[in-house]
Amino acid sequence: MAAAVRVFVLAGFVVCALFTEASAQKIYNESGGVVVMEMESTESPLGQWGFIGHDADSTYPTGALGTGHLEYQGPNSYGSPGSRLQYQFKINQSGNYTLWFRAHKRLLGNEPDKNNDAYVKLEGDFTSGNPEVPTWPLKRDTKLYGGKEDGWGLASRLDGNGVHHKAPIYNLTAGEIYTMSISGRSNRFNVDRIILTHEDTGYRWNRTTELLPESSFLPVPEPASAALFVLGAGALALRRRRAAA
Ligand SMILES: [Ca+2]
Repeated sequence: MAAAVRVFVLAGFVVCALFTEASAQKIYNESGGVVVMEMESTESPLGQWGFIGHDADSTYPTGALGTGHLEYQGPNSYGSPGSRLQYQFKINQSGNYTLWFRAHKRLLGNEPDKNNDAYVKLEGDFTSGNPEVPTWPLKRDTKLYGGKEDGWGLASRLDGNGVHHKAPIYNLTAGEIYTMSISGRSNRFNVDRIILTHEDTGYRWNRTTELLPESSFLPVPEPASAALFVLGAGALALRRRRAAA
């Protein structure tokens, strides 16, 4: 095989590997000022989070959307984050977005302030959109708590890092991709969906908001066609060079 051909074949494999890597990360695409991510759609290893399907026993709430939901089943981890799950999304409309979890605290007889929180952290180019919350607690693992004992409810209040009972609001930028981490804190905290709504949408926490359709994913290039494109371009360049010789 001519050296030039070997280079082109190698380039094809490299491009193929790169696109395969890119396609391994599902990225939700904001539309209409809304990002709706099913908790169970993470591509992270679940670790001590358990997947709960629609056929779960009666100690779990019914009515989860998507294929089910996740429950943190590790021990309480109040000092440091338990198993970390990640979610990526792209923003197309700049502005302030409020974060909501559709959540449930599975108390099984515990006090009502138990089983009701996880750590949340956002990575990417943003500042806090809440004047009462500095940016830094939003960039670190900070407790977010709430949820209902009876069925699904809202979790959308921060705690610790000096932001007790404040709302997580992020000033996000169009064209940027963000990574949200949700990590275990309280045992038996259940999350069905993660929702971000732009302030201009006027959404408040109600039945309409919690049942918004799941966001679509950004399209990813087909690895095979990307590699074929490089090989085809290489072959064409070789033929031209030989014709010119
Ligand atoms: Ca779900």
